[in-house]
Amino acid sequence: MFYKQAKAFPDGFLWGASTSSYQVEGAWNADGKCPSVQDLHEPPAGITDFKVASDHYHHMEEDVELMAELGLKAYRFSVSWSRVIPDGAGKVNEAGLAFYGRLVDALVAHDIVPVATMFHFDLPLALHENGGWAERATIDAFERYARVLFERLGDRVKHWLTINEQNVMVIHPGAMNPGRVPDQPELYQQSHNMFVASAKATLLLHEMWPDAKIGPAPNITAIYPASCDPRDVIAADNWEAIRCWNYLDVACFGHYNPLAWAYMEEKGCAPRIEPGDMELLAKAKPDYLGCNYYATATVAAAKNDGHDRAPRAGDQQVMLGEEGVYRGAENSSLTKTEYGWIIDAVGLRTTLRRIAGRYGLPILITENGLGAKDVLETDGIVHDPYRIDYLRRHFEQAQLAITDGVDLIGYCPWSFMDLVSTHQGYGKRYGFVYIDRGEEELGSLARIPKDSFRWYKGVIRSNGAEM
Ligand code: BGP
Repeated sequence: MFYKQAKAFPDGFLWGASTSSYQVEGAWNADGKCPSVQDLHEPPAGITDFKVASDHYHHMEEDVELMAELGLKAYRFSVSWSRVIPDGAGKVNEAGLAFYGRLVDALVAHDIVPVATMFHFDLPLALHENGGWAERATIDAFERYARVLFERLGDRVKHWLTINEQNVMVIHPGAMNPGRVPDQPELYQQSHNMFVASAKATLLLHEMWPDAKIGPAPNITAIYPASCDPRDVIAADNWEAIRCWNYLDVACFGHYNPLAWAYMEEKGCAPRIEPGDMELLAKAKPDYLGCNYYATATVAAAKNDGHDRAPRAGDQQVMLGEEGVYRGAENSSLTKTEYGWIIDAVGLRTTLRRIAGRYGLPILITENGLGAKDVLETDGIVHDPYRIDYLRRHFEQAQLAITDGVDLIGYCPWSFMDLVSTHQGYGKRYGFVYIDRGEEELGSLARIPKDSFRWYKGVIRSNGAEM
């Protein structure tokens, strides 16, 4: 549909930026922090681990100054559970908690809304060694961790996100399960327990801070059928339900998505549900939805001939197919990043419309961005026109989604500053701020705003009128 004029971004729109603790903070064992599963990560030769990352832990004040200079209205960060409660379930580490207290104070002092993710891929190692999310004890530990966060930060943090990309942790579990990748029944049990843990945190926040908001932050994307062959349409519907809607249906409606449940039964991985779980899930209602969006996917019907899964390597945005479920397909209308992720700005609009249509809740884009091999030029500047172009196109589509009636409350590109990618090291950069370090050599760790920083500053200043 053509509009005579797109609606303006609403007043108070949360122009933001995102990071996550283990990818940005470094200081992996400072001030009483114990390891998380990410600290066991053994990268391939030539790729950095997460031990120093962008050393945000020791540059926090300087980094928040830069956020203020950029004009950010919101900053989405995650709290490292093993910094706050080093073994996940025991004593609170005051020094670790104090870091987040100082961060939140600095943000509030600059009128930047803190958006805190409680868990972003970095389970405390001690919990992992005791069975991790497959164990009900981890639900109790999470509820207690939630109580500590709400008690100590809840007066200033009014936007919470429970779990980052629960769906990615089920479908691409390698990076979160060092030593052993669990089988599907265990992964779906982990997922069920995460649903229950999120529901408990949601109810707790509503009880303790009725003025605060909380929601999940899955990785959601529209899935296209490879053709108008009805069998491709069924495959796309199935995969969208299994990969995406299941995670929002449980969070918002309190029940499993029927297509996803049929899949779990067929695969023998339907989780064990304890008495009282479904009542709890039905009671805990999110106030808004986070959405991490990078790329759409296109799928064809499975043939169930032993070749539905492509033999090449993939990751969280590359759909490789699953035997008897769907086949990954190419989309000739779209291009890809140098890391093989599809670029689909219009797909963002489609995704937002679908979420809004299903759940009718406000949406915050909690991640979206372009990973690239940025270079610090001899003039001391990072020229990243490709990132500006990528974000501009996505912002335009977000504006059209708003015009379509989507209640979009903010947009937090990934990432505020360069940080360590989940599995592709420091070479794959996303930030508005370049960090002077290499893959293995640490460099000066100086913070250098990129061209995209200056561009985004203008976007924020004009509330999206100047892109
Ligand atoms: C999301 C994760 C982030 C982030 C981003 C980019 O799936 O929530 O933690 O890293 O993807 O992915 P990558 O780092 O693999 O390039």
